Amino acid sequence: MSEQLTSRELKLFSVVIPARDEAGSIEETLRHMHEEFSRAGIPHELVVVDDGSTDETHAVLDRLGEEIPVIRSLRNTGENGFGRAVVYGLDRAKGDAITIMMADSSDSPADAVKYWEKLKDGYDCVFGSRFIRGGKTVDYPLMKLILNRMANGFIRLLFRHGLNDTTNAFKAYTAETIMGCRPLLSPHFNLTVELPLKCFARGYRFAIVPITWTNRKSGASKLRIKEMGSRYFFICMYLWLEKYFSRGDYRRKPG
Ligand SMILES: Nc1nc2c(ncn2[C@@H]2O[C@H](COP(=O)(O)OP(=O)(O)O)[C@@H](O)[C@H]2O)c(=O)[nH]1
Ligand SMILES: [Mg+2]
Repeated sequence: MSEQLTSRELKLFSVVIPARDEAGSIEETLRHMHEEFSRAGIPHELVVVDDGSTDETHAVLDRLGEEIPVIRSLRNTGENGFGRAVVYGLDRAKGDAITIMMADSSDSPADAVKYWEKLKDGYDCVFGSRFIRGGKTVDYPLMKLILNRMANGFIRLLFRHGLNDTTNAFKAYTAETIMGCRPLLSPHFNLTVELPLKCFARGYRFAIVPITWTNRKSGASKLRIKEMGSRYFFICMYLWLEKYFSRGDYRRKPG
């Protein structure tokens, strides 16, 4: 019953990077990505979306953009929010493959290279996990880790999709898969679970690979778990209802 994967040609890898107040991290993050993708021979664009930074983030981006032409520095002048910034970037990404990466160097560009290979193998999306053999976290704050494991355990019970790191944003999709997930509803960090759960509910074929996550060395975390809890719950329940009650109306069409 499962459809065979066929490998595909890909032309451009768009890296969508939401950034708010990341003047201390963004330069190292972008340089490292550009080096790694160039070394791997992957044609890429780095689509950085600043929405509402009050520090020097934009000035740093303008300077870097002159030196590294694949950087596209965008500013979301509309309503702010992590999800809105990512969607702003997705709307403007030109690649046929897209990955979402953080601006604080927490995600490893070498892992993104693995994602690109999996998409070329024919998967519609690739989900990294820090909590499987070969995966790793460096300096993960304890309280956050406990909440993370509880949230991911709950999501896994609800969906039985075999992924134990749904909440991490760093994942990759073909442009077609992102299109199939629209309209995207989450204005905040809950977009990080909307995308993978929608892919699962809609029948997109995913690979799971081990990844490494490293805590930021400068700047502050913007995730406010108290404000986000109910929003995560909302989007999980929304997709649970879609999966079990929509009779496949939104599913991916094979072929
Ligand atoms: N554009 C934009 N980026 C954001 C916003 N909130 C967080 N980010 C970015 O999203 C990424 C993850 O945020 P971070 O604070 O590191 O969250 P944490 O690692 O989960 O604690 C970083 O690249 C932030 O700069 C936002 O409201 N707008
Ligand atoms: Mg972070």
